[in-house]
Amino acid sequence: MNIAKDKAIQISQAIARADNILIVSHAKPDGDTLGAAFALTNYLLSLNKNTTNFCLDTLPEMFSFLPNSYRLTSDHLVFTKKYDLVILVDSGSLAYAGVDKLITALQPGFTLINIDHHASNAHYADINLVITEAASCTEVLFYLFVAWQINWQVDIATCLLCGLVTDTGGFVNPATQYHTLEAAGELVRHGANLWQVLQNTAYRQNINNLKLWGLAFSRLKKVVKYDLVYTFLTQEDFINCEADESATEGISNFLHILKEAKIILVLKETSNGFVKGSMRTAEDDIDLAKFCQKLGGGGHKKAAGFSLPGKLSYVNNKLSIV
Ligand SMILES: [Mn+2]
Repeated sequence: MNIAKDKAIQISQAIARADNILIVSHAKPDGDTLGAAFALTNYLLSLNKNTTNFCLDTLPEMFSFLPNSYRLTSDHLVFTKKYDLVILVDSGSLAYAGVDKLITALQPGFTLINIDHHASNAHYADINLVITEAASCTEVLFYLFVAWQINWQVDIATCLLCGLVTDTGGFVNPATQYHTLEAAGELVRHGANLWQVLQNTAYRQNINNLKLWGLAFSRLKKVVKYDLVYTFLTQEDFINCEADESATEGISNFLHILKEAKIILVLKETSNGFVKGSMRTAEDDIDLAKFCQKLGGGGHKKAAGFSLPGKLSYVNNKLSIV
């Protein structure tokens, strides 16, 4: 896949003009928004740029293997400094990133760049590089780096591969296209270690997490009317299994192995009083992003999510799916 030449030039010129650059990863960061942020950071550091990495939430320990990830801060004071350039990665909107209010408080005069792959992306920046066919934001960045003909470093390749691995569930979800695998192949050629990335991300479950997964699996239920299979986890489940909320990551991707329905829905209660829904499909004619947008969420056609206030029993009534 290629990036429009003028866009690649526009972004490289914005970087060339900038001394101080703020890179924002979305709230509740995953391997893609962090992989993209640190691939970019490692590249910008090689150009001797001053970079600041912000995320509303702190770095999950599992991603500390990403080179330079120790630089991530959730200190709001970074928004009191002046930047020439602000780059958001893997964020469909400023609100999704969790920085809509913080950004408006920044001193004006900066260029805003949005690099993403979400179908629901609102094209909210001065320069928007959004490729919805890409399996991850890091796949988009890979094409950008290829267009720029950068000097590849192992650190950059590792960060990009992390986003590809985590957003595709280890190259198994339907977003995984030939170009995704080609990009991954190139990254391995540039020195990224696939096994190291897998061991730090998808292949690092502990017993408590798998007990929680077991609970979710034991509750699988089919709703014939919608050709949907769903399951749920309550706050009590997390406490009983001594697992934290991030332990559910991967359940909905894993359920692609299920052959009895076209749509998967995993519901979980969060500690701050919301119910998060995670939806998956392998069908080309179903648009889950559109469905989830109606509920205030978003995502991709085949993988999307939403968040609604309330307990499970209340939200179930409202959804009237399950
Ligand atoms: Mn992503």
